[in-house]
Amino acid sequence: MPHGLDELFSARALKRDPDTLAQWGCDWTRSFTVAPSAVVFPESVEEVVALVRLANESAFALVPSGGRTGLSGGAVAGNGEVVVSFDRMNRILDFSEADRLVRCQAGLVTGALQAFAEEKGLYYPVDFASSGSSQIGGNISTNAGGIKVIRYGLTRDWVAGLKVVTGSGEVIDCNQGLVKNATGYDLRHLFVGAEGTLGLVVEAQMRLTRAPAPQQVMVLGVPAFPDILKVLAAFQATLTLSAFEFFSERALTKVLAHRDLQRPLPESVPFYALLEFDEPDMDRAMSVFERTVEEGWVTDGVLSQSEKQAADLWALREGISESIAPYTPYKNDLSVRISLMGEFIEEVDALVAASYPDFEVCWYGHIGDGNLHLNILKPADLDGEAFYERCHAISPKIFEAVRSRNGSISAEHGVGLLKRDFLGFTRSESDLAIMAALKRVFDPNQVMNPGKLLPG
Ligand code: S2G
Ligand code: ZN
Repeated sequence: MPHGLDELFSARALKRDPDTLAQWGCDWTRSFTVAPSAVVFPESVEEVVALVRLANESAFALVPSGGRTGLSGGAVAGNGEVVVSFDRMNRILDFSEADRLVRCQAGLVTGALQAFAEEKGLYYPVDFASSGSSQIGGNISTNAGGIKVIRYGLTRDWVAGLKVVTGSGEVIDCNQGLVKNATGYDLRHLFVGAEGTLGLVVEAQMRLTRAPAPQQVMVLGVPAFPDILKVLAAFQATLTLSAFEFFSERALTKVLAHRDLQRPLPESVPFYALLEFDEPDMDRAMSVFERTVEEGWVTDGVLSQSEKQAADLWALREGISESIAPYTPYKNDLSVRISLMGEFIEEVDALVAASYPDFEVCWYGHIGDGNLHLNILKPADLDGEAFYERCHAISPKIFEAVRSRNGSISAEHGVGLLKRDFLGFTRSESDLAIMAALKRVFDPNQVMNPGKLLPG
């Protein structure tokens, strides 16, 4: 049992009751043991520093906890670790209109940053279904992507500065919000995507941008998956897309069964593409749409006529994750270069069908940035453990298809516990050795989220 916590934290900021341990000791995964020894709720950088120094002195481990929306077990505490929740470090500290910068604490909810930007007539463009509960610190630690990457990039692209408490209790300020800073290694980028294994992000300076024009949403019916890439190329050649997503008919049926939404098209088709673009580009979008129909790539389409209809069309895509959650899906979050996606999905589809003939498979994701979400749904009559083992056993074949195309076994959800043992399918031996060396530099006593991301 970690000692010294009671001297550092008041009773309201230090919890050991079973309910708190269960609630804060996990993320959205459900296949890992949840067994922290305590949860602490620091309210200042100084408290975080004191905690990290105590962890080094008393040799106990820390697991960072943000919105707990992670999908790879990165925030799961399964071995008596102390969970560090940033729920009470959730404020906006500073805003500069001239710099278009917000300085905030790590626990700021993503949706609150989006709302603040809107109040200032600006825009924070990284968005995904969990933005109502995910926290900026967690988004940074997993380099969260979401649905607007095709136009605005990933979280990494919006981090102008970071304040981090390293695994040895040092406070470092990275980049200080500068646009240009050519003074050696940009340490900021080491902490983005590090999943709390090098230190704890306590504050961030996040960039904002100009708000886009009103957006228009289109959903297209695409019978043959490889044609989706031709549709993407046709639209991208003509206008700036804010999003280009896809989902399968099976994914759609799960959403329609779970949510009170309408089918987007009169007839069902194997795949759907969801596009978003600036309303002033509508005429050009319509001419591209007509071409895609003439080419036979698209059978039908719908264009949003109101903000409500645009939101309903988006709900068909963003509601997938929540709609399939009751099937405790085995999730794959894969990426390859866009040019390779057609052959890749065909190879993986065939592999999945051969490996899991009795399992339902849902495909969806961000075609516009090469990211596919392959979710295998657990049959109701199959034990969770047996299901997980069968899926885990086949993963190497799927990851081999990724490796052979220099793809990634984790496009945006991070590695955590779920993908840790497969990291070699994407990272080379020397990569892994360098990452382990960096871990020793920043976290010499291995107190920072041990067992996550890096293979043992
Ligand atoms: C998505 C959300 C998480 C999931 O919908 O794009 O990243 O369930 C996912 O895969
Ligand atoms: Zn995604």
